[in-house]
Amino acid sequence: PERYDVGAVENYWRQRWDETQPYRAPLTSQQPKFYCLEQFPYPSGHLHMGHVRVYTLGDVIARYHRMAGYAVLHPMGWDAFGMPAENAAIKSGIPPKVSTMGNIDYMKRQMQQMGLSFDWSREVTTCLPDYYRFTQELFLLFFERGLAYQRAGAVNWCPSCETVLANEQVEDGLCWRCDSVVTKRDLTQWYFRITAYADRLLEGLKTIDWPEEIKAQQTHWIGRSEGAAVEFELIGFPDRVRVFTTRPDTLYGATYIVLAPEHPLVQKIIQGRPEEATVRGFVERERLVSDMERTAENTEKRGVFTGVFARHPLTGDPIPVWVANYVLADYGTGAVMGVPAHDQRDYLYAVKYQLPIRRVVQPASHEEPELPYVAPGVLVDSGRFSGMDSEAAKSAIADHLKSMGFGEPRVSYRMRDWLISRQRYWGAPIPIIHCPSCGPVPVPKDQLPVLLPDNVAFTGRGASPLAQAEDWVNTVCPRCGAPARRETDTMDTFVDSSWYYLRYTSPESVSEPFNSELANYWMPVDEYVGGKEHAVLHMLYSRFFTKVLHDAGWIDADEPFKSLLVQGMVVYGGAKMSKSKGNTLSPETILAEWGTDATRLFMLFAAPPEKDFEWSQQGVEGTYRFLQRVFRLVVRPHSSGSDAKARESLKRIQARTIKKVGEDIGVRRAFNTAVSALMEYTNALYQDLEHVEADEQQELLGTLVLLLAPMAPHLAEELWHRLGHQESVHLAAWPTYDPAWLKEQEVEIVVQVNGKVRGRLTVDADWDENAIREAALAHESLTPHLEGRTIKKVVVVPARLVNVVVS
Ligand code: ANZ
Ligand code: ZN
Repeated sequence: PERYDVGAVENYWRQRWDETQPYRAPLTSQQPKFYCLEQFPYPSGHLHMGHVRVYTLGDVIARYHRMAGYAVLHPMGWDAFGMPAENAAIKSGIPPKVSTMGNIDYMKRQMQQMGLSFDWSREVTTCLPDYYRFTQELFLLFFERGLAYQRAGAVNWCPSCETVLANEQVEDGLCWRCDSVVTKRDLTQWYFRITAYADRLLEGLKTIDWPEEIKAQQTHWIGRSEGAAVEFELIGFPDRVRVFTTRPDTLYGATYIVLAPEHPLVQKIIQGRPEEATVRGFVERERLVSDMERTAENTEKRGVFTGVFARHPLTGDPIPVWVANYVLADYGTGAVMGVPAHDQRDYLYAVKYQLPIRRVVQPASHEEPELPYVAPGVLVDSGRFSGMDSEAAKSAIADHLKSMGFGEPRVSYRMRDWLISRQRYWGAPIPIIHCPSCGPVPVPKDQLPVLLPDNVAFTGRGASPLAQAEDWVNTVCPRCGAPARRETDTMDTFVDSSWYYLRYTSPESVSEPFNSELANYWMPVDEYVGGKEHAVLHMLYSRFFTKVLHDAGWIDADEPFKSLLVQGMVVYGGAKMSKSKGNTLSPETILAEWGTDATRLFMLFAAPPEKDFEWSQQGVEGTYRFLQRVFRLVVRPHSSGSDAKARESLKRIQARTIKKVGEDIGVRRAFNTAVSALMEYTNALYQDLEHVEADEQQELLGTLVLLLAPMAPHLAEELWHRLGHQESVHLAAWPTYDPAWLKEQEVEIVVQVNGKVRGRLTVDADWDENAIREAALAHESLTPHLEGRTIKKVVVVPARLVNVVVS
């Protein structure tokens, strides 16, 4: 028999597809649309098996929807700015643009080897001026809307990457890229005001179909807390200290105030005091400790007394003002009221420094609680609020403070504004000109893009290469014409990737970042496939961008990604594959050895998308053999027959398989069970095909090929043509079935009462327990045996019997 020559056939069809471009998305269409997107890669040089997995998943979804009658947009591009190319330039002298474009070339060929159904006519490359001019234009939109601003302050700094980091890029106190411990530096930086969207970013989560885990991570990151701002007068100063608390009900238990070491009032109130030197020394030391370390549970609470007292707004008592490590400068107001009786950290601190502990909440049972008592309860020793339930007291006290002018209800967020500037070369230059008299002036739109200069030196030390490019830096103010300097910071690459999905909808637009009409046709993305590692970063930033563009009237959608499929890792021998572990599998070798289809099919078959997938030689051999088996089945000559039973059994499994594979791919994204179903169907065809008529054989085999097409696109195309079709299988319609074939045969069920057979019942074989129970209880043969009895239990053995136990 003819063997399936995988290499030759796969190559042949890839070339044909390149010529015929069956995957071009229509401009707009009468059909329903489906936008299928996988996270675009950073062009590091090579695809790895994780890429092969994510692009396979997306490709199956895209191909299925195309066949199911949707107008499909399935684009690909390159997240091409970023530090690795610049670091390589420092080492090797090769300009980032040259190495990046070389990498893109190579990786694109790898993708083409995978036979992915991308519409390459929409390719987007973020480091090219035709893209980044619009990243710059979007920056200006944010600037105009008051959502981009510059401010000085302590920022996260990675000493090894020598760059600032956004809060989202610090994971457990470490740099997300290189795992170095992150420190702080005082720098002037550009920010996007994402905090202005905090509530809407939370609200929007309710409207999208994402894994709960990812939504929970975003919710936690945004970290909304309801509480109150409370003001304390500083005795001897005109200023007040504002604290943020989630427990205004405990206000009568506040026995001291703590300022963060960086709090601006610290320097002011210690001036000329005996405590000045001690406090200064403390502040200098603590400032160097990362936030993560300062707030870790097992970090010792340390602090110093400032010598200054504040006045309690309700009792009028003076309480001491301290500076301590456990209060962070950029959360809430950077100051807290210490309530040792009801807060764990305050309790430890008060015990250590012998500060008074006043209990003001007790359990409703009036039992003496162990301190700190952090649960809700009833207020005591709290003036006119005593006796009140602590939950009710929260708003009662906050409202009372407001009426007295000493505070108000307040919401606080953990999320900070997004730090977007980088002192690096390989990014989109921030389109601002600093003029000595006009201040920061936006570069006029008709002067965009602000191009990256080519002739710069990559020395690796000190300032960004842009800051040293004097010709480039020196310019004139667009407003007044005076000599002025360009902003030398570039934007973080996460800005580039926050809007690329919009660019795909009209990649050729030269007058605007994207065409609103086309974006409105395609958006939102119907399925977004990617990794967990971007759960907060990219996924949050993109949502923010979409909301801003929605508010600016550029798009109707206000969430970018309707549904999210998060794929697990690719592991090999139990470990995540990585270069440093020496356990990498190269896609080149694997695809050359097994072919694209067998590799894809194995990845789909071995695990559901969200689970980790373990590569194994045996596994891929299995799917390879299965594809050979399918090939032989379709191409070999068949004798025929007209056995009614065989025909019926094949028609049944055909209908079941069409339904199952369609739902598994199209709805449940359970590709592994779809493959199993195809294997069963193949077995059934091997068994019974020769017992049915020739034209029915063609139809049954055609179904197998169509169902296989999204997952094994090359083999399916080959077999589709062998079955006599001229058009591509990928443009063929997804098969339909007659639901009558789904009805299982009927079976007879024995109905018993207390173990004695009392009747027989005919039901469909696929009825579930409930349906059978109801039908049995209603059956007339039972009526005389149930009258006047109490039913204790009904035992159902599906397809066999029902036993009603009565007393
Ligand atoms: C008094 C109090 C009494 C508090 C009590 C808690 C329990 P979340 O839920 O995370 O928002 N806090 C406020 N600002 C802080 C800062 N910059 N650094 C460290 N801690 C800060 O926590 C809010 C609570 O954390 C606030 O409520 C405050 O302590 C503390 F029985 O105020 B609480
Ligand atoms: Zn000027």
